[in-house]
Amino acid sequence: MSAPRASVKSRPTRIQGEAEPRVPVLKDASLESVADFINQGKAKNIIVMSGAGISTAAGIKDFRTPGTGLYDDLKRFNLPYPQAVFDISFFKPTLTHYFLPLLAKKGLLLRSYTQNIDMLERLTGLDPDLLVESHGSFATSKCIKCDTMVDSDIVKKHILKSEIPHCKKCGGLVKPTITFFGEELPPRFGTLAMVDFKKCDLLIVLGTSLQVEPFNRLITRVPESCPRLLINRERAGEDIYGGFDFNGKWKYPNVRDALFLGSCDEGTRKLAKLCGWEDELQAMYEAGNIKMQEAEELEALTLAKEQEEEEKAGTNVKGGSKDTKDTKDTKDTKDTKGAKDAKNAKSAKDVKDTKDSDDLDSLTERFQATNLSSTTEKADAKKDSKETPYKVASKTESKIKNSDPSVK
Ligand code: CNA
Repeated sequence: MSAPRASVKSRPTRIQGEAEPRVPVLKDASLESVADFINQGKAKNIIVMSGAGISTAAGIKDFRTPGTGLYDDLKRFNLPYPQAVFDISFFKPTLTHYFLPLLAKKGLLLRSYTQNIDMLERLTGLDPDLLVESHGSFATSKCIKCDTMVDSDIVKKHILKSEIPHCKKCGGLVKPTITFFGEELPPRFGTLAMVDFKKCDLLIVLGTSLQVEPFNRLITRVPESCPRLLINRERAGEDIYGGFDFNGKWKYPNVRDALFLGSCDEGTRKLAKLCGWEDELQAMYEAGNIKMQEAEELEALTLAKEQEEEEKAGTNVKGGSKDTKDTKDTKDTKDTKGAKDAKNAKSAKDVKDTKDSDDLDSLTERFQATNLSSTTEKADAKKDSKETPYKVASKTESKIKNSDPSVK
């Protein structure tokens, strides 16, 4: 995905001198200017890039918000039970998530690139072709040994029973297709980003600190005349070379970056209002919620029915063992051997399970050491550089690049 970098000397200076008049692609850095741009019919290929901040209103913690982010306090992960992280029906898309199908309905959405693995975009009914889950998702699972895809429902059932899912083909561990730090991103990301970002005529970035590479660098891949809007609780993406410039600091040839500081729901609602779409957005959000409620009730009923059937089947098995007991005396020797075999099998299984849980432990450890700890940058520094490894951008590196405007 990343193009080979030209040497510093051979690279032209993109930033123009004071005397050059800057082209006002946007009137100013406000949401109103972006709405004007849309209302004038200038945005026909909108790309939305998003992060954990669009899902915090759904109750899913982000990584870096002080006081509430996962990095600050893992213990306060506010789930009713740990496995709820796999229970997509527990979380519902936010108003911001419905902004995506709204843009699609208007024929304006080129693609939505999310870093999130929570699948909430899918739950809005957004056409999956319009979605790139850049860091993978829980929607699919595969064997870490032989790459065989495994039905995620089967994996979910195992996890809810605190069992380790194994591949039927090779016995390897099965994990959801989420991308760990240091792993390559799904091929779909590179393939589509290469084409999409050149076509983009409005970039909307929502709820992300833009600290994870290579995702964060996508903001620099749109044409220089393409306006870029950030809706986030804090400023972000200003450290990246070619990144946001809300105040004219870098004197880019075009005035094209806008900023809304606040919640994603506030920002998208306001933008929708300025475009005359607020009622439509609200209606989509409410209809979506009702649909999800119904789906939840159906799932609860199905689960209850399944449980009832399992319990019934359990009672029948008990009856069966009573019958077996009647013929016990004639089978004592055989039973003793059977019990021994079973015991041996169990110890073999225990050894296998221990090995697997070791594997799982090391996987979990790796995830926590890299994905959920503040030492990520150190861990990433060690990773060898495949083409698009997933890593946290080094702030120092960005700053060095930024201090020299001729370096891209
Ligand atoms: P981050 O680094 O935690 O940044 C989140 C950003 O969103 C911060 O700048 C916050 O200020 C901002 N923010 C939080 N809540 C809101 C809100 N309601 N409105 C506006 N802004 C808000 O997370 P990133 O997404 O930038 O980092 C990418 C990581 C996070 C990816 O690898 C994800 O897989 C990972 N992640 C995903 C989820 C999820 O799937 N929902 C949850 C937690 C982490």
